[in-house]
Amino acid sequence: AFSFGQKKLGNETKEQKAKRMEWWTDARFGMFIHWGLYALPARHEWIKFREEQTNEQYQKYFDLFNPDQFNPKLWAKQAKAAGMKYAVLTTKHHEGFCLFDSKYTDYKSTNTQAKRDLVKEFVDAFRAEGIKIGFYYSLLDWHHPNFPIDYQHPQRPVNITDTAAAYDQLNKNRDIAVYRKYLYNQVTELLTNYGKIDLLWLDFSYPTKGKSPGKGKDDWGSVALLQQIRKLQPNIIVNNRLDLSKYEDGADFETPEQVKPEALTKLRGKAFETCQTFSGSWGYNRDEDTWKSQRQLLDLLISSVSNGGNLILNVGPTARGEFDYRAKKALDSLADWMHANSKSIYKCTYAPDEYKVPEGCKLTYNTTNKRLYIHLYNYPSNAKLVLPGYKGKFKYAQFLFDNSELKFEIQGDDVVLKLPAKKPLYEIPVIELLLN
Ligand code: FUL
Repeated sequence: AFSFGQKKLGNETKEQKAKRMEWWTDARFGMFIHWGLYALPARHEWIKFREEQTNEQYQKYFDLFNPDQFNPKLWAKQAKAAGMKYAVLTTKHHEGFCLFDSKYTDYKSTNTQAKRDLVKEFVDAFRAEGIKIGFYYSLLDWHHPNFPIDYQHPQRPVNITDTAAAYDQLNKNRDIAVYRKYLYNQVTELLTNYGKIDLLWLDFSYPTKGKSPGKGKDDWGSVALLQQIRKLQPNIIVNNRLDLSKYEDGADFETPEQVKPEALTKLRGKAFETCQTFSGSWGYNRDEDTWKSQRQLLDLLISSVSNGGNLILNVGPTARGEFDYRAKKALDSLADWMHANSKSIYKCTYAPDEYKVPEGCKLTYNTTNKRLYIHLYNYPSNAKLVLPGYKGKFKYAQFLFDNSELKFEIQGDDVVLKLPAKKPLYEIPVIELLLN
């Protein structure tokens, strides 16, 4: 009998998969980069849809695109300093503009004033810093003439009656088979022309989402697409947005988007990567005023790892090709913390149940060297941290940032750590326990 989620497309063993996923599981922290023509209007990457712009209206951004400050070596240095081990760039977002020299379209960066294959330069620069390379590729395409108009399309008429017939009429000259071929060709280019690609981030499945009849009748031929991807890059890691969850090997990791740290606990035991913005939009948004604090960003990172997952944090470079000053500041603050505390992040996961979570703390755990990391969210006012039931569980305690010893006392089954009266300067200091 067919059992849901058990069917397999390939024949990779569990061990082979763990090996293939090893760098990603160890890395824990990556950089997302959303960059495209939407950086010019600078008011959200869905701007074409939100403002219902036609291709003709949107053309001005293509004509003006001239990122004179684009220097991916600087991006890579900032990512590396922040402790990010992999980076995923939007090679094409929903707007359809390609940051690479595709032979299947003229709508690409090499035809703008930039005259450059931005993807190639990104790959070279990040690889040179030892950062793993990921490509985001949008399955949606609001520029392609054969991409069907659905309820989330900029050219969807405002007054359309949401019936299948109305959308059929609208799409009578659009042939999804032609678009499908285009997307296969482009994915093939991306996985052929830039050497070894470590990760592919497809976005997003179609037509399974949404309630409108305009959601379309056909799909991407997702199974064939995934098989093609694996053939071209046997070790690549692929996200779950092809919606092939009925196959055991239909995806390598889940992609909870912009979720609260508390929501991650239910993902324990699954491979996941939460994707988050510094503010609200993914593309550069000049006027946005919702930038997360260092503490909020750290909480996202620590909460991801303490549930056995990754965090990918997004930067939206400006139209001139730079990280804006707020992004730089945020990255610097992460660099500062990671420099001192990254041992509680890399190669770490959730702690075994036998270690209770001390009040005001979050735990991570390194299975290889058996160390437990206590993230001090709330510094105890009496400078004493009670570790409930920890008697006999560890032999030594120290701060991570300077490896200074922390003395302790046994009280019944508990252990009380003696902390300095004054909180160390780090927003969230980390204690390392050497377990027995
Ligand atoms: C979403 C997209 O629609 C957003 O623009 C962004 O790319 C995010 C990571 O995924 O589905």
